[in-house]
Amino acid sequence: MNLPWWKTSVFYQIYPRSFQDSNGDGFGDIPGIISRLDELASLGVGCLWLSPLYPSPDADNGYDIADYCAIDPRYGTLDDFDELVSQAGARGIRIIMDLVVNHTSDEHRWFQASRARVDPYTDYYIWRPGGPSGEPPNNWTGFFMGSTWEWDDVRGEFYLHLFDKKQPDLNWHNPAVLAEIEDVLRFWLDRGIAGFRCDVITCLFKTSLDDGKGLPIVRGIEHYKTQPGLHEILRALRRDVLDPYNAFTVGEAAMVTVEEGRELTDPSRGELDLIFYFDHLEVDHIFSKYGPKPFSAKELMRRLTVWQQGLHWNALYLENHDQPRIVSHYGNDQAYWLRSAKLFAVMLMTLRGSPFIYQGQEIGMTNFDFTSIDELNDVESRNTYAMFGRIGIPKPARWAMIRQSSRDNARTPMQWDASDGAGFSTGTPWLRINRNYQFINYAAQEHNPDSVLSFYRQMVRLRADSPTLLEGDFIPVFANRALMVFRREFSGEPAVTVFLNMSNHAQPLSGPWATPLLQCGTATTCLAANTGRTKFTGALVPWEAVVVQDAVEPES
Ligand code: TEU
Repeated sequence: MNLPWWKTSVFYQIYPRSFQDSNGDGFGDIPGIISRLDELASLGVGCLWLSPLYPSPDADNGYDIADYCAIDPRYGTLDDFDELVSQAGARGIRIIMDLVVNHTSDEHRWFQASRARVDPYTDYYIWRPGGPSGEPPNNWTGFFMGSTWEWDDVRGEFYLHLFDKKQPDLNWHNPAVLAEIEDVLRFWLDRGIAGFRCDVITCLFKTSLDDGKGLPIVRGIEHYKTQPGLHEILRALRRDVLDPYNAFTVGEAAMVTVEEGRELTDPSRGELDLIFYFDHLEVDHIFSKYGPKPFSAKELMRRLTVWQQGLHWNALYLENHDQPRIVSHYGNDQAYWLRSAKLFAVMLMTLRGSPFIYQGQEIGMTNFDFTSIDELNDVESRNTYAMFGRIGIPKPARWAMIRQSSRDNARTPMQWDASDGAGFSTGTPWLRINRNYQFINYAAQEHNPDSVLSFYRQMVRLRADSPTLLEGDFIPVFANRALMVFRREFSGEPAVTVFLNMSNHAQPLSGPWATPLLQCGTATTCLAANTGRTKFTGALVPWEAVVVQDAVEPES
């Protein structure tokens, strides 16, 4: 087997402010991460993606960066960071950083200089005078609702911001911006990191600032999503910096088609290694995440198949700091919490690609239990709630929409144990801990062989030890509203079939798809099941997930 490290590794995303606090200020930090490296090693992960640790005024929780080459004092120091890289390395764990270069904070010194027209920064951002009666330069609307333009009195012009008004977009038409960012990459690569997760990378290059078409939800996107200018930038970064350091990249790619995804990740084009697409997490969306429709396993299978077969290698993920918890989203976090949380471990570790576990997913953390908008921190949730109010949506309906989709669902502190502060902090946490921490926590699961955590460990090992699961082709077998059945095949190795019942109802084992299951113990072997069963007759029980291996072909 000759795969690069990022194809064999399991990744783990840390949202640092919510992972582990070491000094009692209620805010996670780097020494806290270091203190949990043994737990991460015992899960079997090979690389950590750290959400932003840079100094930030926190308009968007660190995704508004005020200095690319420093550590925010709330997280620690550069020395702490170096210590983390070294201690992780000693356990065979690599680190990738979040690279947020579509925009900076408005408090970044480049922006402060740019608004005052101090060279060379004058054209580092996208400034325009606006219309004759003071209207914004175009009709674009942003990711966090409202116009993408903000008037700046200092400069006497509007600046573009696809996200919050405190996140002005960099001007990637300016070669000096590329040169600056290349230096940022070198700064971190020189400290021993393995690469980057590239935030909203597909939106970097704005080809034109013409009016956008369509409804006022990210209106204008056709002028900046996956443009030829973006491909050029990605190739320059790869050639100038990433290749010389042999560095890895995974790019966040919202709203891309599989054809666009192929262009971004085709190894011969030298752009990104992997992308995070969103299609598979939007099966139950009408139009946007605020308009839900019933989940269908058949539709999930259809979408996954497009990407599994469309890209040479996939970034696999079911959660991150922007998504609801998967056990609450597609799973059943009440009656079938344990089983459905484990089912997603099976899905994540048996699809073809590199799996990313988001902190807390490995213990089945659920969506938050907040009761009012006042308890929420997320800028997107707050803006959207206010905007829905302005267009007349009544409070209870607005709250219901925010509750199931808010990014804060995934941002509550990590639940380490049942003590006050959940082992996350001895102080007051920056965001309230989910009350279910007394029941759902790491310590309760650590030595329990039936826990979600133990099952994740088992599935991580299973993937690592199976050439078929690592490299095999993905072949869809069967799907209906409740069931997904797929197969992995790799030449010279026994094939593996995966059965997922994503419903609250038993699913009869009828039809040709069920044969490998019915033959468990005779012609086939059960490698893993979230119910602990090894023989199957009659039906799959609700939320049952089973991995079955064909008998090895006898040598002739
Ligand atoms: O997210 C970009 C992005 O596509 C999100 O706006 C996504 O549409 C939304 O979060 C879904 O609810 C990245 C980061 O992951 C996010 O945390 C940042 O807020 C955003 O970029 C701006 O940097």
